[in-house]
Amino acid sequence: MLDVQKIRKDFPILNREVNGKPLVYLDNAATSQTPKQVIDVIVDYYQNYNANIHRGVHFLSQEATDKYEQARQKIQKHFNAKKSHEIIFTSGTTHGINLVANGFSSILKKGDEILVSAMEHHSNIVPWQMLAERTGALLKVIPMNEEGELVMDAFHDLLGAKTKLVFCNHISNALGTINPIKEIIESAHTVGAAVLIDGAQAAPHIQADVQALDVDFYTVSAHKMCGPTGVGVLYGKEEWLNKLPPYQGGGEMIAEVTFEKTTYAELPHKFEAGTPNICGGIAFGAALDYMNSIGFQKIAAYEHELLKYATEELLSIEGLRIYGTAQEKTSVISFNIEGVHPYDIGTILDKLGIAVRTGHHCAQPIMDFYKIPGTVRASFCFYNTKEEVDALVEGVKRARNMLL
Ligand code: C6P
Repeated sequence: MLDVQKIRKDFPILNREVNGKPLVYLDNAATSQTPKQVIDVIVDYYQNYNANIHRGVHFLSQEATDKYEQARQKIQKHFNAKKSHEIIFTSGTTHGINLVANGFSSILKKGDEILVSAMEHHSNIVPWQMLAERTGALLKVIPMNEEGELVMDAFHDLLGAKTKLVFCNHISNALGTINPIKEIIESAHTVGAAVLIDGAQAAPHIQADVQALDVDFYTVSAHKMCGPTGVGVLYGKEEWLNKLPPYQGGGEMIAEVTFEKTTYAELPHKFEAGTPNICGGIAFGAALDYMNSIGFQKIAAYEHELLKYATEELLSIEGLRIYGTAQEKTSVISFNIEGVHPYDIGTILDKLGIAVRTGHHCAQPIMDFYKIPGTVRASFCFYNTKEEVDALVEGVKRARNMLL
């Protein structure tokens, strides 16, 4: 079992008071908190070896370059990518998806089909719509059912010779559903389609093995896994990354530039134009070290316990409905109380020091599916406790009594 009290000491922010109450932070799907081990790495970078990388002959530049490339290797190892140059540093999941969507502009043709799941975050919908507009490709939607699970029969029916790309999240940010991505990837490959899995919500809970999954692209954001904001990675199979054109032009991504012609650098630099988030990349490596020191299996088991407990307790409240009741679920609970707007519940919870997210969670098609304006979303991390779940449940009861 996890020693949660010991773990909580690593997160200074958890000692804060908000509105005169101890902070209960249950907005981890939006962004997770940062342990002091990672904060120390950030401070160390700016205090001791801040320099631009891959450029200077001087000592600091070399030191920063080594640490940055070591972080890339840590990330490669964590996701079991075959080669470190298959790990492209990005500013986060949104950047990674746009990079791939832009690349496929020159590959897709009119009439090609793109499949996207019904439970995507806007960042895994809009770039593909833009791609479809540019290329004349057709965007088709893999439907979901009331429980918030993908209808896999419909997915198999949609797959065909015209399908060139399939996009799906590993875990839904609004519902917590863990999608059957192995089956999706295997089936898509039988028709020759490439698959991008948005791992933004999965990476904090599940250690994905990109080789075992045989996935073509996998994207994550560091800030959801105890790292800083503004950094993430795109994993891409080497053959795909070689096929795709660069996303942005600039320094670092070139081999040779003349006014007549530019040739591009090898992977991963071809996709890393400009000065990257050097400190962020190094801190991402430190965040992975931190999470691995706890252990992903232990994290998953503990969070599952929290999910089970919170689900049972919340369902004891009259009129409360949970959206997303899939068999395979992670520690996200989206809910509403009949007759009450989610924003009002969120506001009262905030007064009690409890941080949740309210609204459409950047997944408006899911809200349209359930015909609701939004939900209250509580999302748990391994540093949350059963006492915090109790505080949430008491807070929701209080909000219900005040608002009805
Ligand atoms: N979801 C949430 O509160 P960025 O912003 O690029 O780091 O991640 C975008 C993103 C992509 N896919 C999924 C499944 C996500 O959950 C997110 C971010 C946050 O649910 C902020 S909107």
